[in-house]
Amino acid sequence: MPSDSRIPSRWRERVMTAAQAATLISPGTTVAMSGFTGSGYPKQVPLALAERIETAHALGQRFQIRVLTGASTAPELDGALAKVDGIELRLPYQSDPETRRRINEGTLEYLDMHLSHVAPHTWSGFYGDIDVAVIEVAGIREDGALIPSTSIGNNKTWLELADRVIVEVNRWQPAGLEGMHDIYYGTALPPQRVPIPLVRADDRIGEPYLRCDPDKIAAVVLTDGPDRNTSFSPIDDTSRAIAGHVVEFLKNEVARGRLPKNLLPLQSGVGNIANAVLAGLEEGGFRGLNAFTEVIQDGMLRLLREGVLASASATAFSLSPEANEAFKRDIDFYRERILLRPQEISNHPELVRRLGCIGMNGMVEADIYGNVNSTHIMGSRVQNGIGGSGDFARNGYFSVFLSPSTAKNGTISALVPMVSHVDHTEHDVSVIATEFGLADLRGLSPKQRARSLIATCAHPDYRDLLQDYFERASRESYGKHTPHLLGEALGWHQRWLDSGDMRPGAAA
Ligand code: 0RQ
Repeated sequence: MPSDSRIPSRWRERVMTAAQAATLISPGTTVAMSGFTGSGYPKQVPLALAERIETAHALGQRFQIRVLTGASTAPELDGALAKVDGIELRLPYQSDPETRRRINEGTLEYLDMHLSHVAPHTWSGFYGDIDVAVIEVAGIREDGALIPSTSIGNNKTWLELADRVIVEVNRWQPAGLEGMHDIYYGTALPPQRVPIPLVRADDRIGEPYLRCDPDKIAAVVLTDGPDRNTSFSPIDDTSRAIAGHVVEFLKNEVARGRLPKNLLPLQSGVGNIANAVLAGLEEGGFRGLNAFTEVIQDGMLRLLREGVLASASATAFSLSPEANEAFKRDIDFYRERILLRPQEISNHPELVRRLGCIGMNGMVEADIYGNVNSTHIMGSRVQNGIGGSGDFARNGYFSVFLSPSTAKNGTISALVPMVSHVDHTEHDVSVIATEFGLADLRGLSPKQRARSLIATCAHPDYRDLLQDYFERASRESYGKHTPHLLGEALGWHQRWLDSGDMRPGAAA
């Protein structure tokens, strides 16, 4: 029996191996797991379950489960289960290459949805019963309350709704995480809903522990493994140029009196461009900002240390190994300034609207009228998912979408006549920026938006082609409000599929 201070004696009799715990999961069940952007996901039970599934399949037995999480996890969870064909249905956000491959070959059902919807929709019963929850924590207390680890995601909901709970206590997670979390227990379904009492981005409205009915805890598994923790590549020139346009735009908004000096609470997506924007805020001289976002990545830790950010509220970390070490070293400093909340709160439309968040996210493509595709390459191949981008784009003070002007070595334009899949409609998109410039679409009609986007954001290789499409559509379109030539609107995508280049006659 392992002895560890993170597992009080009361719980030691429920300690077992990951392989033993995995036997509690049966074929055809719905399993809700912790994990958000590669942090706080269970590290061993999913691997043991994948082995079990592989063995069953070798014996000709069908064994698949439905997997619900907070957001993306890691190869030890999504990757391992997808590889053995163990997932029947997956929701909400994923970014795992093996899972993505299965989804796009059509053998894994994937439900992509707004992150704020997951908890209330599960409570409403839209996804059926939750049979088992597998939750990573940093520790368990005598009364069964759980000390969360590096993400909260939907853990509160999973623990409340699951019939049985498997707890992974991960010794790798710093004990100093205790006290950083804020779990709000006042949400309800309509007609019982009441306002959420949060008026500032850094308000604490809940409690530091996840409640858990002790009778539900069927297994406690001790683990000792790192989060996914991938390193960021250095900021490249394109990201730096995009970030430069965004920072200039924000400064201008302050100068015009449309934003306070310390802006409004920031939501920032993950990845190279988001990191570059954060770095740009520091260089731009901003101080005392607040983040109300989903994910805290390296850039935000740095901003907190430098005083550029006064506080950051999120539901998860997503740190490189280097940033994680720095975080652990200064965890007392960060605990004063960071709050992790359930994702139904971090992404809550009521709160995002009340606080007036500035939502900044990457995109796959935008069209000349400002509709944005964040998820589907060529309209059909899902990349990751909408994540929280829609929660913030629709409800924030304004939304900013960012992308290099081209993809795949210039063979694809990120600005197209018509998006091949819509995640954010023209009504939810305020600003678009590429390395060539930034288009402020607020207050513009569709045709005005098209002129602005083509002039500022398009890559020079595609500008004349877009202008030509827009002019012909403006002459020949059935209606002249949002001019389109329907037979041609998605022709650029088809050309790329046929020839490997969106530019006519450009294919090698
Ligand atoms: O493909 O990996 O095969 O090279 O898409 O693109 O340029 O590496 O950029 O990692 O920032 O991802 C929109 C996907 C951008 C991301 C998206 C191809 C490109 C590459 C990745 P390869 P990049 P990023 C907070 C908010 C939705 C969720 C969200 C995303 C791959 O930002 O998932 O915002 N957003 N969440 O080549 C064809 C195009 C393309 C294209 C890019 N126009 N056509 N391929 N690619 N543009 C976090 C959470 O909510 C959890």
